[in-house]
Amino acid sequence: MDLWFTEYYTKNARFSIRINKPVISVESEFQRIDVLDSYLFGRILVLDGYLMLTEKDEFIYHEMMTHIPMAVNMGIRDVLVIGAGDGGVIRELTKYDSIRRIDMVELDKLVVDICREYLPQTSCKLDDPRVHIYYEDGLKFVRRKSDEYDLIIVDSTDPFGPGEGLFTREFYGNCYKALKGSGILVNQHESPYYPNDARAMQRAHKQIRSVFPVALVYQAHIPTYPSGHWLFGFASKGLDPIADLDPGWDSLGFKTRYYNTELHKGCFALPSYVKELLENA
Ligand code: AG3
Repeated sequence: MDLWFTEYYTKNARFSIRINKPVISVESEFQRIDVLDSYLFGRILVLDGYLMLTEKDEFIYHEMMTHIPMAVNMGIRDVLVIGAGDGGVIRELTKYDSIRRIDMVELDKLVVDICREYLPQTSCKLDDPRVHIYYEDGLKFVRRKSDEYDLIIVDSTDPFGPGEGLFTREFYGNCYKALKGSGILVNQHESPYYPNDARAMQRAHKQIRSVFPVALVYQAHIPTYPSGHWLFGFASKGLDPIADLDPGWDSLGFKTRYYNTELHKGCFALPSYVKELLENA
């Protein structure tokens, strides 16, 4: 049998992974959820046909979303995570003894249930006593919050379908209000390469920049996301990701596979075409 998962990046470019066997497929109230077992990338999670993670390379995305802000403010205690139903960001956050509370807001409970059962590699720390899971729309959740979190991580889907509201000015404005004075917002920021993704990246940057005094973008190489070149947003009320990098992070002695403090300084240096797209956003 020749079974393949294919994601279309544009009408004229697509990416395929050979599948050993489908693991589970369900239709939730919000989206179609598939877990497939692949030969090269381990199990993969797909929402509405878009690849969310593979067991082989998810460490890159989850380490980069978590350790970048944590190394800038090692005093982070209260964290809000939006989306992230697979638990990958939570797994990285729970490595820090200094964190006392993690509120996770995921729209689709079925994503969490399926990841708990079929993707233990990412969901393994969802039962940590510091983690509180709320099944609701992140957009509505942050509206009710002010001056409560040191860090907000937005691990959303792409800006179409259920994730759309998490790319709006209203949402970023409410995140600003939900953050304390030293607050940091990190979000998945799409890819700069294919035109549709690049436009989404520009729109997100434009909105974040209009709300936060510090609004920067950093990059990572993720083999199974469109173009393999992925961006993240770092926004704050004042902290600078490079000037305020805490040299004490290394002495925590964490075993990371992608993130390190040298890369931390380098990943904010962007290719000229990306800088230009962001400036013209
Ligand atoms: N978050 C979404 C990444 C976007 C991928 N886009 C795509 N394949 N078109 C992933 C969730 C991981 N915790």
